[in-house]
Amino acid sequence: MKVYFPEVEKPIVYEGPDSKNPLSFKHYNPQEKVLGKTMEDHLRFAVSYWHTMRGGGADMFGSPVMDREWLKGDNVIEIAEKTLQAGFEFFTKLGVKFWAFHDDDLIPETGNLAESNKQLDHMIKLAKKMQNDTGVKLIWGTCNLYSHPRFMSGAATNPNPHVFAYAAAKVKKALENTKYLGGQGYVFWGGREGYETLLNTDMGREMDNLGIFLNMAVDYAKKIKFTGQFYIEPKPMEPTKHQYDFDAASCYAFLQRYGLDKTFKLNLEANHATLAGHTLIHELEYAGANGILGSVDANRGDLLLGWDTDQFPTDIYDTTQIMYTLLKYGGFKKGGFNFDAHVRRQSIDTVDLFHAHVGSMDCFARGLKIAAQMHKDKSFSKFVNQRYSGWNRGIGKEITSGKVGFEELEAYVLKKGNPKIVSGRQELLENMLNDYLK
Ligand code: XLS
Ligand code: CA
Ligand code: CA
Repeated sequence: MKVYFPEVEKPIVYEGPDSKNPLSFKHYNPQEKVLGKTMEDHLRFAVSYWHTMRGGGADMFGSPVMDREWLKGDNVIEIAEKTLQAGFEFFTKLGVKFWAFHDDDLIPETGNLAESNKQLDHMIKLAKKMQNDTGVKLIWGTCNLYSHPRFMSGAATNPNPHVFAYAAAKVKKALENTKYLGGQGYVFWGGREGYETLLNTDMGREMDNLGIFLNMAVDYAKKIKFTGQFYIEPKPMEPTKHQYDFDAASCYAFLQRYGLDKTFKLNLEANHATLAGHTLIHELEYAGANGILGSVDANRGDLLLGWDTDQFPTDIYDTTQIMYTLLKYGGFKKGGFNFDAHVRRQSIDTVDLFHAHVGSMDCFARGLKIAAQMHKDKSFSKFVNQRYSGWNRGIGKEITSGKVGFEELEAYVLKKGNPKIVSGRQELLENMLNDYLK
């Protein structure tokens, strides 16, 4: 069988922090237990097929620069088969247990639904076989509802119901395929579910139609007994100027409005969070506090660039806080860390794909170990509990238990006088966090 990654002969293993081998894990030790659970089960890493296997480094100003053996040739089916084979070689050599793909990443759609589905059937059967042979599983399935010209003005939010129907047919097939592959979830990312100008847009109708669409997906999943977790993936913009799934909070409002908040959770992406003017940690906290924390697309943007650069995460300060929040909310159930990230345009060799993933996996493993220690020490939670302790007694307790209203509170202040102001100790806490990163 053809080998696409000869530079990595054997699966990458843990060699410890002192190893000088760049193709080894220094912190990610899959079977090591942290807070009673293996690192592998905490982190549930997945490779994004679209970036890693289909990406060639093209950008707005230039064509692909990466010479990928598996993408060469004239026959679309042969290319798709080679890519899948290379993909599973990569997953197993890297040692990840999950992957994620869009229908059109497996094999580009032909423009004809029946034909595309036939090609897809062939690829899905092959994928199933490779999953069985390697033990690699599908973290979630999804559908490309944004590349083809028919989706120019949206899929479920398109002004034309015929396009809505086309999108429904694609998602129907993708749900069947995700179920067949044992996928643990299904993601909706609304790349073109938004608008460019309100002068041509009926926003209320578009949101209603998106609500109808997602409810249809839930109904169909029940019908075919697909039990994976549904996710919405927030993103404020790009490609559309304004997307309806802007951030965690707007998604939650949308889900509640259309009766979907019990069936959906969020797939939160770091770079999308920063595009929305948040951090991933903020989005995780918001989702966690509202019971809709599902999965994470692990990547990062660039502070100085205003677009979705999808770089690999390398910042331990970030991964520590991400892990701290994730642990606080009980960790992943069916979700995981999907590396929705690509190597940058100048990293053209296949070995760069390994360096990128290995570095980020280590970065999260390190974050996990540090965050676990922070939870064990309770130094931050003790501070937070103390800061809010007024709510456990006296007037605080009376407010939260509904015993008092505005009149009683006015009387309380008239009697007690002015509240004492207390330091938030922000710098001290940041110093404490830095002490953990030593
Ligand atoms: C694009 C999105 C996309 C989704 C899946 O910005 O991140 O890749 O994760 O469609
Ligand atoms: Ca994503
Ligand atoms: Ca992205």
